[in-house]
Amino acid sequence: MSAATSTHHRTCPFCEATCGLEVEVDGLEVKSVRGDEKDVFSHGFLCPKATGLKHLQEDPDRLRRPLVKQPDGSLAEASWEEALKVVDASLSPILADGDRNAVAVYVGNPSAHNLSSLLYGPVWLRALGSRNVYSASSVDQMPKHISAGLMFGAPLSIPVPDVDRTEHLLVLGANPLVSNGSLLTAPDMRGRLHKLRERGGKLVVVDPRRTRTAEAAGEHHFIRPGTDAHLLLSMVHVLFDEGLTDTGALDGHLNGVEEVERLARDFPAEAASGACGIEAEEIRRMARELAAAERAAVYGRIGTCTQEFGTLASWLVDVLNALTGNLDREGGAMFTRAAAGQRNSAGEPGSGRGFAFGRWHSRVRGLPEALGELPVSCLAEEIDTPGEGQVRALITSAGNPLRSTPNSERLERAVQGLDFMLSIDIYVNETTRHADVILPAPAPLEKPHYDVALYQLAARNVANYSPPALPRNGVPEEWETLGRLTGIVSGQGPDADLDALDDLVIITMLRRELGDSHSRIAGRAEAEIAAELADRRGPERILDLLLRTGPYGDAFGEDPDGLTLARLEESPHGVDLGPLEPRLPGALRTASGQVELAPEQIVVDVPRLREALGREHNGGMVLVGRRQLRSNNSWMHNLGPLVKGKDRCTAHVHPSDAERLGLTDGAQALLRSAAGRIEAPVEITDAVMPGVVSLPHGWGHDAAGMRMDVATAHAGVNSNVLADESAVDPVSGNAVLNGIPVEVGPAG
Ligand SMILES: Nc1nc2c(c(=O)[nH]1)N[C@H]1C(S)=C(S)[C@@H](COP(=O)(O)OP(=O)(O)OC[C@H]3O[C@@H](n4cnc5c(=O)[nH]c(N)nc54)[C@H](O)[C@@H]3O)O[C@H]1N2
Ligand SMILES: Nc1nc2c(c(=O)[nH]1)N[C@H]1C(S)=C(S)[C@@H](COP(=O)(O)OP(=O)(O)OC[C@H]3O[C@@H](n4cnc5c(=O)[nH]c(N)nc54)[C@H](O)[C@@H]3O)O[C@H]1N2
Ligand code: SF4
Ligand SMILES: [Mo]
Repeated sequence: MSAATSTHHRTCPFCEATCGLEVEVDGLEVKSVRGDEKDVFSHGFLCPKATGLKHLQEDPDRLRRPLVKQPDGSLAEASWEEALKVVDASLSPILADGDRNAVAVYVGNPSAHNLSSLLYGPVWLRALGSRNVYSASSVDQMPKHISAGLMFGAPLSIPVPDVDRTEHLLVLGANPLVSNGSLLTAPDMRGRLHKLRERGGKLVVVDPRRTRTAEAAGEHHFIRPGTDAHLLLSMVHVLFDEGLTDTGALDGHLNGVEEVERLARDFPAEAASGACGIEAEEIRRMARELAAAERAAVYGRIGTCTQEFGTLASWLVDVLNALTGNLDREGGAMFTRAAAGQRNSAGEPGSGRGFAFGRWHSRVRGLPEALGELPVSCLAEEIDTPGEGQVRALITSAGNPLRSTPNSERLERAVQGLDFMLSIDIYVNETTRHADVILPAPAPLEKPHYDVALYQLAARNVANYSPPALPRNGVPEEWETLGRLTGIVSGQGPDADLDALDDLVIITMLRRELGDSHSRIAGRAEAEIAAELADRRGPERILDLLLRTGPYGDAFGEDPDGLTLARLEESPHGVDLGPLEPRLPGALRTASGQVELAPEQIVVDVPRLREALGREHNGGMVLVGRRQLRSNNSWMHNLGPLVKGKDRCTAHVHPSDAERLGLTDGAQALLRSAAGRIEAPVEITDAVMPGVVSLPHGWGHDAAGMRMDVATAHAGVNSNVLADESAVDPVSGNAVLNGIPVEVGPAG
């Protein structure tokens, strides 16, 4: 080892699994990335994406300097001062016209893994004050936020399956062996599910594809896309019909049981079977086995959210958990108790203001707000529909909506009509190539990391902080860039005093904490606590406050053994805070102080589900997606080792459909939907059910003006050309990305 060699223990920021990595660095060069055997949560596990940390660090296409659009349309490097001046000169007149909503923001997925954006994003968005805030959440988990918010009182109060102790796990529309888990933070799902089966437990997978997870399961059912709610409500029917409900420790804490029973009456197994394609007797058996299991959990993910009945399916997952007595019990579906920032452990335990959404609606289509944002399916029309309130400027932050959101072609046309576009990103990609200014962000190894959001959904209570491993080389931290934007949109210009802003942020948070009579530091002296925080700034200072006032925190001296950021700094492999424990009713924040099993805003959608029971299936094809192990949505295809090998952007078609439709393996197919048409190579496989074609999302890297040479050489096609922006789950406004009607035939 040379003198300059150092070893860094870091949490991987790429997906929700939060694996601990051991990164060896020599000078500025990353020598190796391995799993950290001593990590308290992942115990050495890692996936092939982890080495992306090294390749991303070295990627010559990764942006290190701001880019500004020139009169000839090209993007040229500029200094930070110059770039921010352009941002100010472009945004300020639009805001000065008086309509804050004229500036739209789209926040992408990597922000959920980013301390800067999690903690400073809200600050800058508040300063902007626009209702046109969009994010990847509405092409993802928004239905689950809504069902959890209404049932338990807070949108992040999402029960997670206690995978390490359950005896029976029913998985719908998730493929954790490939995705590594989502709304379920648990590194090494393969190992965890293997142990589940080893201890005699059962894994049942419901998916229109025979996925890797399905292959590792004891039982797999093909399901017609978009019909999970039919299946689940008929399982509820079976439970009531056969007297199998047993709400256990939840007795006395549940509202709406009778209403759910009444709603389920119209969904006998025979009726649901016609819709979802699973035999009635199988549905009954699935319900009976779920009820009979000692400890069981139902878990649904992307396939249950990004579909026509996304909110109903998300709701019914937890209705089943509750009715079988598995909600909040060991081995069931439980609420994590996170170390920092969790809404359901702040304030008065057991009840609260509840969850409100639909507080405003989108201008053109009237879709509901949720969590302060509008559904991204509306973004194109908000830009391209003239009239008062029209969007004139767009700011994207760690997002690639031109590949990840529905009807990308319309959105692409729309963004070209904007007065101004700014992107905070690390690449010139399909989206950011349209920006007038691109501001780069540091690479993952150059920034601190703590998963404030994902640790709230972990299958075990853990905390792990990673300091930066490499210097930033002149690229500001993202919170500083967001601070600059805050200055600009609040009229102070790009040179506003960042430290003053930062001080204001922390003091505001501290005062709120001190003023909360349920806080562990209620009534303490502000100066005393501020002094303890004084050595830090930015997100680390906020994190320290959150950790210390959190459920395991030192409460600034009250519990000297409690958590602080300093203690996490001394624990490079993380701190294990124990297995999940029952948290009800204390974790509830509903107004009633009860679990709301039949929230009005969800129940109103059941008639639509009933109508769909009788829908004709006339042999048409529907499109679903699929994730791939060496991929991460749209943005890791510029890293050579992750794209090498044969073309992965293929259309999976069942042999019977291939024959019927005249498709041959390896030849191009033409896929047409209401929104658009694309061509993709056919891969014939019986891993997909008849009537379903599967194409991964996040490809199509051959757009002009991109600067991602490796990705462009493995371009693939963009499946979201086919997703119809007018098809949404009406309760949440979430996009329908699975179960899209398509016509498929040979190309040419
Ligand atoms: N058809 C279909 N569409 C889908 C899905 C699907 O299953 N099917 N899945 C949906 C889901 S679940 C999601 S989450 C979305 C994702 O949608 P997006 O978040 O819009 O897309 P990503 O591909 O994650 O793009 C991430 C962007 O962030 C940039 N980036 C990476 N790291 C950083 C960083 O540290 N800082 C900054 N500032 N930028 C960074 C990348 O260059 C890229 O531009 O896609 C959705 N779209
Ligand atoms: N390797 C890798 N890991 C990732 C990502 C990635 O792109 N690559 N993306 C990350 C992100 S942003 C997210 S949100 C998570 C998502 O995590 P998961 O939800 O586990 O991811 P998917 O693999 O998309 O699994 C969705 C499954 O739903 C199935 N499906 C489609 N329609 C239906 C339906 O109507 N009903 C049912 N029951 N199933 C259906 C699909 O066939 C697919 O197998 O993964 C994260 N992890
Ligand atoms: S599973 Fe996720 S967190 Fe773990 S190494 Fe892979 S990308 Fe990183
Ligand atoms: Mo996602």
